[in-house]
Amino acid sequence: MRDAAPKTIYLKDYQPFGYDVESVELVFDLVPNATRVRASIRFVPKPEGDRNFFLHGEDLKLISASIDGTSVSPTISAEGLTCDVPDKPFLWEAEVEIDPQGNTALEGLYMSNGMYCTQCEAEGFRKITYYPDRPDVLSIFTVTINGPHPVLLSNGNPTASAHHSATWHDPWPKPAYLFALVAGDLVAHSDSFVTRAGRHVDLNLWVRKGDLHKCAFGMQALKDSMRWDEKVYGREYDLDVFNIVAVDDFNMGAMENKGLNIFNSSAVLASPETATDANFERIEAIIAHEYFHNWTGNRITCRDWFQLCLKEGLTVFRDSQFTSDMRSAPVKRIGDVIDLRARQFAEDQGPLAHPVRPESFQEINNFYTATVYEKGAEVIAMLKRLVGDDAYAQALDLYFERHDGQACTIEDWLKVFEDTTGRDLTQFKRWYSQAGTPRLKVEDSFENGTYTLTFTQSLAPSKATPEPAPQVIPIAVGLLGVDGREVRATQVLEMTEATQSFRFDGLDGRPVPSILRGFSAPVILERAVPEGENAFLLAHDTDPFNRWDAGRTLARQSLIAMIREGAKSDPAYLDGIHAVLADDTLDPAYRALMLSLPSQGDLATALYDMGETPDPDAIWRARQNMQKALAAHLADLLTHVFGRHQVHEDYAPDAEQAGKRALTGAVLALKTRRDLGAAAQVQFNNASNMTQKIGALACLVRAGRGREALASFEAQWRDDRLVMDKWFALQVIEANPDQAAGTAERLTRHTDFNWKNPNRFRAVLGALVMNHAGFHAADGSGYRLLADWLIRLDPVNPQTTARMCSAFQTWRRYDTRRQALIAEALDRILATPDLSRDTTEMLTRIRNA
Ligand code: B3K
Ligand code: ZN
Repeated sequence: MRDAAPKTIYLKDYQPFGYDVESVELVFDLVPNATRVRASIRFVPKPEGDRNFFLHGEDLKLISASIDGTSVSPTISAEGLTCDVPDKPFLWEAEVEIDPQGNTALEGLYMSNGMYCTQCEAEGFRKITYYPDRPDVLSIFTVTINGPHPVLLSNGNPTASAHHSATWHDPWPKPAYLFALVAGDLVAHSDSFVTRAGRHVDLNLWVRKGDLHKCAFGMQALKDSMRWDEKVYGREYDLDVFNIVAVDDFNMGAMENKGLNIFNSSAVLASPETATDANFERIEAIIAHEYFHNWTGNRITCRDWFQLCLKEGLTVFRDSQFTSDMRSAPVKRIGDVIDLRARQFAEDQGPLAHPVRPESFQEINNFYTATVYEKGAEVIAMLKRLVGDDAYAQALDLYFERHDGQACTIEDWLKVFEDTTGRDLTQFKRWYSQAGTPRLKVEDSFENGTYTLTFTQSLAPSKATPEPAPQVIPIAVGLLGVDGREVRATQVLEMTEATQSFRFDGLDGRPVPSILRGFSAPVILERAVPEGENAFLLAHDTDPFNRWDAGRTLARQSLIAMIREGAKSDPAYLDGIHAVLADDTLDPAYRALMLSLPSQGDLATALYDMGETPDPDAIWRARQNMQKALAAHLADLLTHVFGRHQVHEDYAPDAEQAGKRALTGAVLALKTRRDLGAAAQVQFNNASNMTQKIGALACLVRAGRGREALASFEAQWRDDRLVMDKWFALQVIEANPDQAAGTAERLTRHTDFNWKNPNRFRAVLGALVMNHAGFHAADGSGYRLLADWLIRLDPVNPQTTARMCSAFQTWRRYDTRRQALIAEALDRILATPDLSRDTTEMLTRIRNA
């Protein structure tokens, strides 16, 4: 049966389960369309617990059920079963049959290219057997897998293996969402790790035979993550083996199942020839993220799904610390803020806005959002900034000590900070409960050597937060003298009131403020900046984030003037960027970021934020013109910078080399505007790594000279799915707006367009959404194409469909004609019979904006 009528679940209704689950034994007999699962589960009634015995279960065929050996006949519904049970400890045994082969939703136990794998978070375990499938029910699992596959894996440590059979035991109590099973014809790239306490851990990265050459980097990233977590958080690994499996069909990046992480192959497999520097960096971060979950998520898990940010916000924060340590901290910070502003601020601005800890949902899978993850991480960064590094470390130690083995809440999390610091975090907690991006207005004055900054915070009332109250905002501020030298080092101001002033005494002259350094809080800064001040900060700010942000503000303001009134590009911006590009003391990666322009989506957000209706075509044209202006203005530097920063050593995916390639790549894009692709063609022909190959290909396609290169690339990489995903995506992203939907449509007819594979679906349809002006083509072709495909995908894979619906979340920004076209697309999808709960919830929220 498909989904029942949508039901809303509320945080305030939380009730604990009435039984403890002492142990779980599972036996799987793997058969593609008729797998049998036998479960033996020991339930112990809690002394005061609710006696209503309900087990989740979906799409299961119950073969038999018994309690303490006596067969029973439970009452079964589409969501699970109820049964009369004794008022004492008992053994529940059930056998069910499931159909992994027919499971295209990629949730529960499913098949991907002949291998079995699982995805249980958030609520997939109920598609494997009847169980209290909720994160606050923890138990010890023993799993036996019977199947004809050479490799049979589950969580924990291997305890027995025989011909076509393997048993695994996980000694750590865990919720069902962390259960995993893999069976297939796989080979391992193996290594080992010795923990600080001397535990020897076998490490394996399991892949298909042909992918063995793409494993070394992921393995190194795993070992780096293990060492880092010991060093920085004092967290050690706790099993004898850590397995990672790469899977081609996967709805997201990866999953932190205990001792058996399952990864989308795009998030773990890499070689210099097939993966870009950006891919390598992402892989390193995702491996770290999933590994770090072993403590923040697995050893300490969530009481209910409303607490998702407890594990996700913290783990994103931890992985960003890791990347900052492994690579360049300022570059990582700037990248994170670009991403936050693009995705999370947009979410806050539209109908999907919700607090970091939501209070209700219909389908929890729809809440794995930028707000929960990225804003959730920002909230932790703020907390650390407020209490200081030492107190943060103490609070974390207490968190691990106090809550190991528990399923916790945000209240538990904040309490450890209150207990270690003596602070009252009542007001701080509003970051978890209030939706929306606070605005921070700044005014300043200078008198008799005293400089005063006055801040006013505001948060627009919304459906989710009708009566917002002031939040605690850490504002990192430094002051610069007119000569560009710092006259006051960075200081964190703690704002708690709606309006608040801070004074800086004993200054010789009026300083230039550098406010919100390092983006110390996820807010929108509003300040009437005096003429020339951003150019000054772009030239002099000692805070690398704010220096970059000053450049970005200049770029945005100039682009907005170009969009509004066809103005010329701002010479102050062009000169500032010229100076930055010429400055060889600056990190190439940082200079590459300086050369990047705000995206089309960012500009649409900015315009909408100022009460205007963004015109996607005008935005696209303005960016084109700005790139031409930059290319002309920087012309004297381009060839020199391009030559000087070429990497001559063997390829390494480290930050230093990647930074050089990022810079030469950005310069190549500008050069292409002048030489019509001559340099790009040379780079394309000679490149021996994917970063330069695909970078050059993008330039050629943009210049309208990509036909041959695309064909040769396809011929070379036809058999590599991950590389072909790039080939598909690039053509759609780089298409001229009037050809984007047409290009995407043509590619959906390509023989290799396997639309049931989420990576490939996203490579074409997701790429269309990334082509802002193309997706928003005035004739509605982009909207129609996406709607057609979402309608087709929904019955097959609701999760990926629902996720892609967020493409429409900004629809109220645009003109009435476009809004009408989008409404038509939304209504057409909503009218589809049997639309999934996932997609229905997303589209209803969006449509009712
Ligand atoms: N915890 C998983 C995400 C699960 C998503 C379920 N729809 C990956 C991660 O955040 O590490
Ligand atoms: Zn996570």
